This record gives sequence, C-alpha cells and structure tokens, in this order.
Amino acid sequence: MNIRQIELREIRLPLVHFFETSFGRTIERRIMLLRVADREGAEGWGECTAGEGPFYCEEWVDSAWEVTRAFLAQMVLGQEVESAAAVGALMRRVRGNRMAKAAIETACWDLEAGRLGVPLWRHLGGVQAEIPCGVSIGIQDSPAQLLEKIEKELAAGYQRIKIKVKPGWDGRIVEQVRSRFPDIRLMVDANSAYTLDDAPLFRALDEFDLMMVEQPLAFDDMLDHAQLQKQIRTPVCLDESIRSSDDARKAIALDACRVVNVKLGRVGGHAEAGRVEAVCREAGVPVWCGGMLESGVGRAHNIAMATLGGFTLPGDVSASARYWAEDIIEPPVTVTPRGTIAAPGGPGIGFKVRRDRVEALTVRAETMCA
Ligand code: OSB
Ligand code: MG
Repeated sequence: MNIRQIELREIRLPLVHFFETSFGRTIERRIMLLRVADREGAEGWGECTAGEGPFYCEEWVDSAWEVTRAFLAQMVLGQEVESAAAVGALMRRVRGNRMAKAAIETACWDLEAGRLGVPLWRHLGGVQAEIPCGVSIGIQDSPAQLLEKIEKELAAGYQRIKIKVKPGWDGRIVEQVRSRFPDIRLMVDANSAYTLDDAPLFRALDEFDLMMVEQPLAFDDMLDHAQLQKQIRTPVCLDESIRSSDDARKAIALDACRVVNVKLGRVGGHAEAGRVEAVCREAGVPVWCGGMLESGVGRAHNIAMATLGGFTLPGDVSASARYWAEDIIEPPVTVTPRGTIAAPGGPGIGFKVRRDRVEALTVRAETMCA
C-alpha cells in the first residue's frame, strides 16, 4: 500500500435530537472526514471521532485537523507499507492524538479491503454477520421524556438501553426507569462525572440489576475504578480509560473493569481495536462497540469492528435515522426488528459515500499529496 493523497473535509451535520452527557450537550456535529487515495486511484474513507470540544478526551475537531495536516499526513504519504495493519506504526512518533490517527488508519483499511474486493469486516477477521445493537440515550429535559424515548427504542427492537447519568440525574432516574421497565437490559454511563466519594450511590445502584456501570470515575484512572469495583456487585465497564490494548491488559489485571467499551477513535484504529478485543477475549472479558455520534462513515467502520468474535454484548451502534435526517452514506444504516445490524456484503466499508451530500455539507477542505 502506498497512499498518494489525503483529503480532509469538515462537515456540519445537525442531530435529529440533541445529545447530552455529563460533559455537555451537542446539537450539531462538526465532523472531520478523511479520504485516502493510492497511485491507482483506489480510495478509502475514514471518520475522525473527535468531538466539538476537548471534553470527552483531549482531542477535538480542530486539534485533529491540525495534527493531521502538520504531522500525520506527511508520515503516511508516499510511504510503502505492506498493509493497512502497518499504517499505525508510521505515525508512532506522534504521541496520543489517537482519533486523528484512527481517521487515517481506518481509511487505509477501507481502501485495502476495497482493493481486495472483500467486505472490511471479513478482512478484519470478523465472524458475526449480524451484530446485536443497543442505544445510548442522553440526559433529557424531564424523566417523562426519557421514559418515552426508552419506550420508542424498545419498540424498535433494540436489545439494551444505556442511559447517561450525572450528579442530580442518577439514582432516582434509574429507579424510575427500572420500575417502568422491570425486565429490560439496562446500563448507565457517567462519562467520568463521579469520584470514589460517590461509592454509596453506586452501591445503591446494585439493587437495579444493571448490566454494568460505564466509566463512573476519572477518564485517566484505573486504581479508583478497581477500588469501586471491590465495593459493588454491578460490573464496571471502562470507556475513556482504555486507550490501548496495554491499558486493557492493565485494567483487567487490576480488576478495574469486567467489561470493556471499544471505540476505534479512542484506541487509534482497527489494528489496535483488534488487539484490545484479543486481550479481552483471552481474559474472558466481554467487549462491545461504543459510539461517538458518528456519521455513516464512522458507523460503517464500527459495524465492521463489532463483527469480531469478542464483541458479545449489544453495542451503541444504531440506525442512522436516530441521529440524522439524511446520512452521508447510501444506504443508511438500518436495524432489524430483532435489534441487529447486518454486516454489509459489499467490498470495503460496504456503504457508498454520497459525494454530492458530503460536498454540500463541507465547510472546509484540504488535500495533501505525496
Ligand atoms: O461515552 O459512550 C460515550 C457520545 C459522545 C461521547 C461519548 C459517548 C457517547 C455516547 C453516544 O454514548 C453513543 C452513540 O450513540 O453514538
Ligand atoms: Mg461512554
């Protein structure tokens, strides 16, 4: 593989409904898309999952754009590598910035699978032709609104409900949801909104039979999560804290988590995501695919990753229509009545990028060549 051209685009895409977490509310996404092309003109698409501000992690759209333009693109352009699996190593000198790196790396995987004429999910070693899906429901303006949303998602077939929590929107909300829906698969995600001082809250949540509690404590912590896990029955799931397969290995060794949320951007791309999956699978720790409010391109990459064997729990990858009035891929991602997404049969990511729509949504673009 030899990448000759990298094209960056920022698009603006308004969400159908605002999405609120403990770190803020998103109404419109700013998304960096990335297209790679080789000498023969084969192309691949990636999406940077950095958000509008450095709140989920240190990266955001503008930092990703800048580090790609000033450093990462030059490290990859014109370099002969054996396969997409080797692209990550070309960018090793740059520390962190994994979401920016993943945009390039995942685009290269799409290009490679496309050139081979095989679906990306098969090329990655995926074994599940259909993946189980859940939904992540943000903090709402009222409990009634939350209950209504849950009702609607269950009717659509989704296999598990995740609700966002934050101080003031936690114990009593979970209690209301559980009493209205006694038997559903339910979990909460705190996005690092608590400290060990809040252990009593999490002990109280044990009573509601949650599948797991996701990232309750600091984004860069493992020791306190291990302390918390000792005090509660509900499994702790780590999201923000797991940036590599080494992190996964250490978190498991510490018993800081019993479930892992894998996000392509957070770990730097498909190769590392595969290593996280392998470490967890070998340790008997189930994983699932997280989401970052992706457009169709990122969503398609998530679907491919989630077909790996260790992804045994329903993830946060759901239908395009839950986020966008009109997606940038064709066809949009849809969910079956049994709450699954079928892995696509076409080559590469298996969805066609709608160039006309991307063009219409673009607010800036930059192309770099070898
Ligand atoms: O913590 O999983 C998270 C969205 C933005 C930032 C962080 C998270 C999320 C989600 C949404 O939970 C998942 C999705 O539906 O894409
Ligand atoms: Mg999370």
